[in-house]
Amino acid sequence: MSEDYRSMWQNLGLDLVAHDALLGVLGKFYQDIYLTQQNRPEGMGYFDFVMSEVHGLRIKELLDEKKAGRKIIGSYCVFVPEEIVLAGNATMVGLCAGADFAMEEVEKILPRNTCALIKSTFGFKLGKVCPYLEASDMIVGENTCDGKKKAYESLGPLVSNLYVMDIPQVKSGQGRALLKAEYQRFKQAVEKLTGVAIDAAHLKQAIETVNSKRQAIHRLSKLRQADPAPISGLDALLANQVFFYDNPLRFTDSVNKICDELEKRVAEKKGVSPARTPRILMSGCPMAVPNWKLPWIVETSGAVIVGEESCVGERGTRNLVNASGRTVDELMDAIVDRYFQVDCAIITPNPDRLNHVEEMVKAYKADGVIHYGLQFCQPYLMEAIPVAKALEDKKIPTLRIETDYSMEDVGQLKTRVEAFIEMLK
Ligand code: BJ8
Repeated sequence: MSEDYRSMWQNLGLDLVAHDALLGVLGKFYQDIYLTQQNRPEGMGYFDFVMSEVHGLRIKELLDEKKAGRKIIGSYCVFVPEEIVLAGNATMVGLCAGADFAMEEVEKILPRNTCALIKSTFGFKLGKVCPYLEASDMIVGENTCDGKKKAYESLGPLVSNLYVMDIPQVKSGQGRALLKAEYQRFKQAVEKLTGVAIDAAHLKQAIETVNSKRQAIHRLSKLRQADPAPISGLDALLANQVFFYDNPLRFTDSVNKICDELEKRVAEKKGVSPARTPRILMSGCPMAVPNWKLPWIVETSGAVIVGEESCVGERGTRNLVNASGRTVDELMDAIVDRYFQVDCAIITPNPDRLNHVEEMVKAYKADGVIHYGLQFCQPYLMEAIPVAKALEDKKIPTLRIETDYSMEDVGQLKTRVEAFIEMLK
């Protein structure tokens, strides 16, 4: 890493020793998991570059944007609408983290039995290793699961710029009205932060930008319906993860380039693995960078992942915002309509999610579903039981996995995953 980056990280208040250690582990992990894969599309070179510069060039770009007067807004959830952020002349970045860090410090603030995703968020803050968090002018939390809701109360005193959004938990008329009111309040908060009054033209443009980004990912997903699968689940997951960090226009172009390449592969019936390799749909908690453990286990056990029913995946990216409205009010309503369909497990009851899992099994011709729940994540672990039962009733083999970010259970998970895949053959 260049000296420029070191002074940049220092100016952001990072702990350089701890940060070096994190980048060292991340680099090794990426090398072992990603760069050892066979038959990767050439277009993945772009994502390799993004990952090699994830705390370097991208942070520099964000800091340059800040110098030019733009604001950076960090988010932990797909309920936070990027359209409003972009329309207010700000850039949105994802802050969820997928690795354990500074756990001793974290457990002084949070109970031990908190999910790894929340603990990791705190570890990255307390360990001073996340340049995205430190570069953010506003950090948006949301009242979703109980763990996050209460954790933001403890995060507030650690940062100077936390904004908390309320999210409905029931899909009723009142639920929609709450989401609309909260998006209006968020719009005002963004306007106050940036000094920009959001108008219809900019909101429309922002909607189109985010729609294009989602459409590129939809195109990628559709190509994964082919047998043999033209891209590994690990590589597709990486594209879904980078969705939250990259410049939206460049991301859209890069994903579309990979799709051009994959279209040729599909036409030539070339895949990352032979035809009729067991096809897995992953479903459950989101997987933030560098949480690649389970997909890596699955894809080194003789199967290929063909879809993710996850917020870092199709739950987060499906459905577009209708951009035809002419007024700010009409466009805001269209944004509410789109996000109100997100079927996170915090919603009760939540039949849409089960329907979506079943739709995905059919569309991606999955042979089985692996339900991924983070330990101590009540919403997804609770939902996993009826979801698995409903799938089994329809003769769709399902494996429920409960894990965390540590590597201690790799051997045990591999044994279970291999037995499951064997059964699918
Ligand atoms: S819309 S899934 S991104 S809340 S794993 S912190 S649920 S205890 S992440 Fe999420 Fe928004 Fe929902 Fe999606 Fe809680 Fe579970 Fe932890 Fe979780």
